[in-house]
Amino acid sequence: MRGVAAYSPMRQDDVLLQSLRAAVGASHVLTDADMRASYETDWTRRWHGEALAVVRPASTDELVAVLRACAAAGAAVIPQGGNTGLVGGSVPRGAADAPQVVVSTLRLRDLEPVDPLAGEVTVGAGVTLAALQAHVRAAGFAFGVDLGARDSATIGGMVATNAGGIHVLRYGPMRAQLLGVEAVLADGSVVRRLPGMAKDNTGYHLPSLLAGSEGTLAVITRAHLRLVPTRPRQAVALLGLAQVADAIALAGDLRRSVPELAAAELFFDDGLELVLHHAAGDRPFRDRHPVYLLLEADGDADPTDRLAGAIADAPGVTDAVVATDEAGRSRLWSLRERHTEAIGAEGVAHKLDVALPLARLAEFIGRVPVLVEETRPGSATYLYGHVCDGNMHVGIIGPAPDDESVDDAVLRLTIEMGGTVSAEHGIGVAKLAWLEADRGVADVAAMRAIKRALDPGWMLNPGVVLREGR
Ligand code: FAD
Ligand code: 2HG
Ligand code: ZN
Repeated sequence: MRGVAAYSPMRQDDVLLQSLRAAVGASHVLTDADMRASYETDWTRRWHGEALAVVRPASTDELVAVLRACAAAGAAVIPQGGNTGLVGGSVPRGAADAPQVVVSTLRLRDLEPVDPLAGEVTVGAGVTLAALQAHVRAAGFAFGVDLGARDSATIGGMVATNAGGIHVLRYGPMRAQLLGVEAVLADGSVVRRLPGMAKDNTGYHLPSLLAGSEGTLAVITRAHLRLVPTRPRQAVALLGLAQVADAIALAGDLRRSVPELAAAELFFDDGLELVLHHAAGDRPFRDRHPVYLLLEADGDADPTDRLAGAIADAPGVTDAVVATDEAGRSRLWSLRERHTEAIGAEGVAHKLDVALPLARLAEFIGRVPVLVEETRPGSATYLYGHVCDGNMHVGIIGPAPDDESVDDAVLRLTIEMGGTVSAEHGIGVAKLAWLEADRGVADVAAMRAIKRALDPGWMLNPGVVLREGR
């Protein structure tokens, strides 16, 4: 074989690493296993894969060079923001036949000045939600999407997952806030619609397409976002009820009777007990209740009286507490927001994120624990979610991480009942098998055509949203 260059993956990897170092500087190409570790396992600890390197570009130009180097080497690119995603899309795949490069956006953290006339702002993809909130608050605005992972989740990740959260009933999900984006495609070309305008009918709306694309069509570098007015006077109420149907009906009524309603969250006694056990919060009532409804109202004028009046005689409410000061409000909110953390403290959870037609939500909530018990006896099932969106989170502890029987049973039921298998977290790798059952053959064929057109080498986040294969 003298004179014939043998195929050497080591050598190719070295060439790729050299190009990556040239693109972003050696100190931002992490190859050491300890340095890579936190980028290789997802928040749930259910998904893990090994990366050749974690690369941290600081500008769009650096990212272009990174993607070109990966394309030349046939490497897969895994875009990653805060790594708080819950469907396994932000970390390398466990089995892969090409080198995988995690591209972290955390250094893309420009905060441009707020445009006070338009009420809009452009920020880098790696800016966290909390940093965006603080930035726009200083200019007298708020941002329409909020969620529990605000300290780590990035704007790029939130666009890529079309994140929902607690204020969707008033402002809609991430897509509804997105006026423009800058993003790098697989071939290194940069699509840029910045700032983007509230009215813009010039052809296909790429920001909308990239919202929810989960890193499979482009790496988002900047987003131009619509802002909302601050509503300084807030009230948060927690209600105890006996019946879930009453809680769902009440939340629907409050949307009409309390225009200041900003959030309506549902949880249950077992979930609250778990939060109290792991997070050591205060018990909100002397007595326990089967069902809890958390309500937030905000406005320029104090909404407490209107909220309290609307819940005073509501059918099925057996206990209520209203908090008007910041400490009280955040104590009540933490009882809901800390469900994710409390369930995670019990073990590696099977996490589902479904939405049901509101008319069937109570029936679904009744059937899921029974179904899980039939499928994997002895499992613990926790339900909680954003009630006005029909969005229930199902956290199941018990089955082994790779045992998908409970996931399949709950997702089958969701589709049978007219729901969707992902309300806000996305498909990721977790729900790959369920996309076609939910969306249908024609929709998935159209998605594959878009993927092929924008990423013919299937380089960006392969195995996420769509099964690989041209
Ligand atoms: P990552 O986890 O890093 O990535 C998520 C996906 O987006 C991956 O597929 C990744 O490849 C892709 N991606 C990331 N950045 C980019 C980019 N710049 N360009 C292209 N693709 C990119 N979600 C909700 O919707 N509502 C909630 O209420 C909510 N609450 C949560 C509470 C907790 C405690 C936790 C841990 C998570 C919660 N999430 C929620 C899920 C998660 O926070 C969101 O999905 C969030 O949008 C992910 O942002 P991230 O920056 O962490 O993205
Ligand atoms: C929430 O609403 C988040 O708290 C996380 O979407 C849900 O723990 C989960 O699965
Ligand atoms: Zn949620």
